[in-house]
Amino acid sequence: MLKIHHLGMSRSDRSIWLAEELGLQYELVTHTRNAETFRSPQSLWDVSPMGKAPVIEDKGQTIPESGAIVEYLLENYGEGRLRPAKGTPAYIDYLHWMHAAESTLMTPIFINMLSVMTASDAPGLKAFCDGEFITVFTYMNNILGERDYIAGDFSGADIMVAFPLMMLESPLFAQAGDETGKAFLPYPAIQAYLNRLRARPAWSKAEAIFKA
Ligand SMILES: N[C@@H](CCC(=O)N[C@@H](CS)C(=O)NCC(=O)O)C(=O)O
Repeated sequence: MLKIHHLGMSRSDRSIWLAEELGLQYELVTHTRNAETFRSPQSLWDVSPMGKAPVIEDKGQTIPESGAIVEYLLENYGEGRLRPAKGTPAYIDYLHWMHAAESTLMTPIFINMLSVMTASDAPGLKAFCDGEFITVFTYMNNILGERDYIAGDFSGADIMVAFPLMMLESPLFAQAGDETGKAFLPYPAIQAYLNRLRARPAWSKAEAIFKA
């Protein structure tokens, strides 16, 4: 049976959410972060080549990297769901956001998170993050003003994109002085998008699992 390795407060949320969207049967293996360092425990290193979550095991193979896991699950169990047909403009949008989620979008959000977690206030870093936030969020806000999901219909790309956006809303990573959970006030279409995603039954099921 498909095995999903889960680390609290991590991108493994994506794997669980997708499995719930597809109605898959799976075994969940939960790993607990080191309380002081916030890093992976040995149990995750035992299965994941770089000690990272998420990682899944299926049909004798170990598959790391959240984007690869989304692609793998859709390819093997999607039956055409949650991925636009190849050769269509929507498929290009899907590819764009599948990859931008862990790169163009995640980069400033991750740097912001590290700055907050290490209480570093290097002005250059903040200026970089703030500038990137404006560029990326203005672009996303315009797209989401015209369609409900990032590549048209709901797809794996939404599962990839939602994680960094939700990270920025987390009280854990709010910049000093920011109002918790208000990161997207200036971007109403992104805020509405996140509300739409959180209203999905599979999201609620997944959230109950990864918050347990
Ligand atoms: N790009 C990778 C990132 C994997 C990653 O950095 N995972 C984090 C949790 S979100 C992790 O395992 N951190 C614990 C550690 O590195 O010790 C992915 O999308 O799977």
